Amino acid sequence: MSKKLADVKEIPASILGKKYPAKEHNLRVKNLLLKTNTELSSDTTALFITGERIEPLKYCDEHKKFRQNRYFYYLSGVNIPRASILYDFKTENLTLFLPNIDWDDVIWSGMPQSIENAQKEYNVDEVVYSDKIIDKINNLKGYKIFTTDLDEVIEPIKNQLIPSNKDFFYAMDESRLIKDWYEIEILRKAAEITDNSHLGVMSALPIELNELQIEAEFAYHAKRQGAHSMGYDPVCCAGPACGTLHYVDNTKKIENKASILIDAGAEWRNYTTDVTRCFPTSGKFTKEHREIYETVLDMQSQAMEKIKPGASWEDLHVLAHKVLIKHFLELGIFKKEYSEEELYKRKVSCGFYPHGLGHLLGLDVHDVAGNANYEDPDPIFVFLRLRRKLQEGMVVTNEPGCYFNEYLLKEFIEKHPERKEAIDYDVLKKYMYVGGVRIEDNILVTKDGYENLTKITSDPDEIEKIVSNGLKKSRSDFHVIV
Ligand SMILES: [Mn+2]
Repeated sequence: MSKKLADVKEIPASILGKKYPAKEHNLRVKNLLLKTNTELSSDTTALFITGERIEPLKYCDEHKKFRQNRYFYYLSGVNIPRASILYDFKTENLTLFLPNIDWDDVIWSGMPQSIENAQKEYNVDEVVYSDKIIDKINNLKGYKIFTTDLDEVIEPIKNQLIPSNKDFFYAMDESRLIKDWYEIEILRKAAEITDNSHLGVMSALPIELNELQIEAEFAYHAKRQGAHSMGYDPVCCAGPACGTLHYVDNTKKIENKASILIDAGAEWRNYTTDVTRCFPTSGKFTKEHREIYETVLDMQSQAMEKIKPGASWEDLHVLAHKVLIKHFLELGIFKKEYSEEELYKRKVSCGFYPHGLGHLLGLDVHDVAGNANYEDPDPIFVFLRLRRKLQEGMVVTNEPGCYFNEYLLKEFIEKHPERKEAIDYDVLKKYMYVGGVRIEDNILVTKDGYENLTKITSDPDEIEKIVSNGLKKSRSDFHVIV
């Protein structure tokens, strides 16, 4: 009992008392926009964005779960629905507009945050109520005022704003691409929550009889540590279902299945992690599960070694394919008469590893500015969500995978005779029950290399120990009412 109990209010010491750097973010967007569109003048340009509203659900008194507009959050650090910001490029003044007080709402929800408290909490120059928006916008005579979209914008100013501008989005996305120290600290905290939650799942098999209980275990530990939500719907699967990339069913029994795959990431202060771990239900990997696990781990480690500024993510993705090919030749799934080069040329590995090596991570799980090309005719690259060189301050996922899925085999192998003939089906069928393995870590690109923010182990021996120690416990060692 050496560890202290999780504190949902705990804030990392590194950011304690420091404000989310909204003004720096606005300044970065300003500089990038003026550089991209040289016809704009800093004297007559501004940005104005209104945050997301709370959306009601049809036919009842409930509402959809609130999710702040990520561009709004990036430029404000404010999680209040329908708040707005105005940033004047000339004065570099950032104004936050709090929603006008709705007295009916106060009956149910209490008083909203005051102007004084908002001034203390946020990195803005001025805080006023939203009834000042019209005057403030009208004061900017002759200005070009950019916004993301007009969905939440009040009617009287709609025609004074420029929505959906390509250069404006480019400037915001390029700015979000490189994380500053504050964002990195938030991501570190989210990563720590996620590590503990994965450890919770991995060590609680006596009470995890169904995929949904895997999901519940993760969410329980994440919330206890202060994560209000997940960055995406978790993928929790057992056995052959592990071969479905974005499996969302999460309700099958675990009994009689050898493998578990959980892809889940906690979100903290709107920044998300994205982590996948696989483990054996018995506490000991089966021969085939271990072989595939080690294949994927080798794909991930070899790509990891090459992560540094300047490295092309496409090259690393290709390297992962080549490592898979090498292992499949050794396992006999690919016939030995074909060379590694020949197998790569025929794109046989796509049938087992159809997705990309990884993607950018931040306010969104598939973060902006990755330059994906979903029209790419090359099946190796079509689902690669990051198509650019690495830079210091990017945060990416390194997540190779290997799947045994009837549909993938049909689409990527059986329709292509030149791929099909290279596969030894007698060997392949021995691996089908494994379903799939993916190992996913969250990586910060540093000045000379990388830092792995994900600390939960991916070492197969350590995983066996964690799972086995969990299995030794009785159900009454866990907090379960039913
Ligand atoms: Mn991912």
